[in-house]
Amino acid sequence: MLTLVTLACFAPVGVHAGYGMSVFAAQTSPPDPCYDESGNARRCIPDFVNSAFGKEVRASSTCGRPAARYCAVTEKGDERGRSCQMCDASDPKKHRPPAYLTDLHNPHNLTCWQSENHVQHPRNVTLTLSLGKKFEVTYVSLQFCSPRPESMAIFKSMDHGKTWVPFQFYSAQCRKMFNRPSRAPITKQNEQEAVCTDAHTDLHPLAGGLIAFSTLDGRPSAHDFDNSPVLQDWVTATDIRVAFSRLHTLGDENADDSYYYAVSDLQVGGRCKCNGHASRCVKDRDGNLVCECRHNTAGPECDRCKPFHYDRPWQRATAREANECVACNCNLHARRCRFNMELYKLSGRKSGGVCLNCRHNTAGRHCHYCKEGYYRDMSKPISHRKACKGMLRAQVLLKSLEGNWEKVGERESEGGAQEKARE
Ligand SMILES: [Ca+2]
Repeated sequence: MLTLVTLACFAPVGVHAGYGMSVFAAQTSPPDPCYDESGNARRCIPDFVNSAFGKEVRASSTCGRPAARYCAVTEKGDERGRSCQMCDASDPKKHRPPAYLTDLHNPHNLTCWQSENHVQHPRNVTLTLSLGKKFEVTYVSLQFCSPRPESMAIFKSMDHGKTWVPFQFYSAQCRKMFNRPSRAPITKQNEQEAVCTDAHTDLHPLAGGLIAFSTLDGRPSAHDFDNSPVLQDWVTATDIRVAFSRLHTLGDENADDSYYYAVSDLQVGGRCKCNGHASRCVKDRDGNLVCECRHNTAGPECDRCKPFHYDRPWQRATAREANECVACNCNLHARRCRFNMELYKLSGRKSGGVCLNCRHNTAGRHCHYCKEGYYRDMSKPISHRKACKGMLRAQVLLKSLEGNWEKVGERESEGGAQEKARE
């Protein structure tokens, strides 16, 4: 009777609370893209963005300090003209700062960064952009306000600017400028190599030309990106650098003030790199951009398992498998564990975690038996902190006489293989 009354009283409340909760939850936190409706882990990736937008670009050369005249070349039919203006860094109406490379791009009102006049080979003009963390870059694009360069290169760094590797070369003379053949084919053997092309190096158009480098274009494993560590590495960058090497000079080497580089928009399209374990990147306490890691992973790129989740090796998520990190099973008796590859292989690649510093008088790989001198209280589950009880000295002696062989046998079968592997 009491039970019935209790049920009758509580059931409607429970239903109400449940309903209220779900509405509340739906309002405050949208479903986590890293888990399905049943709570199972699934691959999640941050949105595709222009990661250059609003970021600071360092330019090795910018016009206007001191103020200098520059002349845009124009063409009407066969006739060439020059339209001259001043670049003055101290005048907001006449400056051409690097900030104009990554500001909001309005095609009807272009804002252009511009270099000093006539800086060219062997001197470069470089634009360097730090993305702040690893991104998977899909494209790098530049829209020019001047003619496109005769030669230029795009580089990437994976270590925040310490070392650089080429991404792509553009040149009307690939062999001479970069010692590479023009338009060399990309095969499975050289997927991680930059190639040189003479495309997009023409003098025309005199303004508004585009250079867009697509990182995966023409690379054979692109269609199987999930299974290509080479290409996953290839698209990864923390910093992007563009180096302009040679100008088009229109056959008139003396018209210095007509030759410069000017760019209205630099874009780096890609995704914050989280290895399939986060759906977004956020600023941490120190202001650094980091992945918001799920699936029991950790690190700026979710590139390792978080503490105590070492039961199987870290892996990148794929479209099919979330490959989440799994907690060690220590029956609530340990806070730390480590991964053991031998045990993992022995288990058929299921479990390789080994608990460290088992407490509450337990021992074993999973803290799943009582350490020597203690006996198991069978009235409590093994995860109970008092599952293993101490014995009196006399009991120990008796136990060792009576059950020694039994215990040895048990240990052999349970822990023998593990002990061997640990050695
Ligand atoms: Ca601009």
